[in-house]
Amino acid sequence: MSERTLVLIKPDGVRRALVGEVLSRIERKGLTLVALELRTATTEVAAAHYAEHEGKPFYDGLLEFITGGPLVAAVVEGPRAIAAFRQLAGGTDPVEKAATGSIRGDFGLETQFNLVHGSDSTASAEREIGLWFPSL
Ligand code: RTP
Ligand code: MG
Repeated sequence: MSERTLVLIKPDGVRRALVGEVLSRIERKGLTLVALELRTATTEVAAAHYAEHEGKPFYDGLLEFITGGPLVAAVVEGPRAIAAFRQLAGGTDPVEKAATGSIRGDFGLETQFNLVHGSDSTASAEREIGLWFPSL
């Protein structure tokens, strides 16, 4: 059974020229790209995307960061795609949580600038794909 997940290569990942690296890892894992676009997120989309974090101390900085430059939004498909991409990404804190060999573990230093996003559940994936790719 195939499922879909929403992946973002955040503005730090684009700025650091890690787009090819991240897409390569997705492809080498065996996952399939079904949508892919470079764009700058509006505050509206970013706020909706991170609505669960509204009110938290890092929320304002997070929105500023996510809207602060071009990012890559993608829909990725495959068996257990949601968990598979979270595994590729590694834990939220690139030093304390992400394993070496994961995207965040290999390339990240700070929790806010952790390079990628992947939906964390089927409900999140549906909601986020609808938000970033309403035509899908
Ligand atoms: P994401 O939603 O971006 O895939 O990351 P996640 O599930 O691993 O982590 P989440 O708890 O949803 O946090 C969302 C994003 O907010 C930033 N953050 N900064 N400074 C901080 O303490 C802090 N905590 C979270 C990160 O960019 C994180 O990915
Ligand atoms: Mg999250």
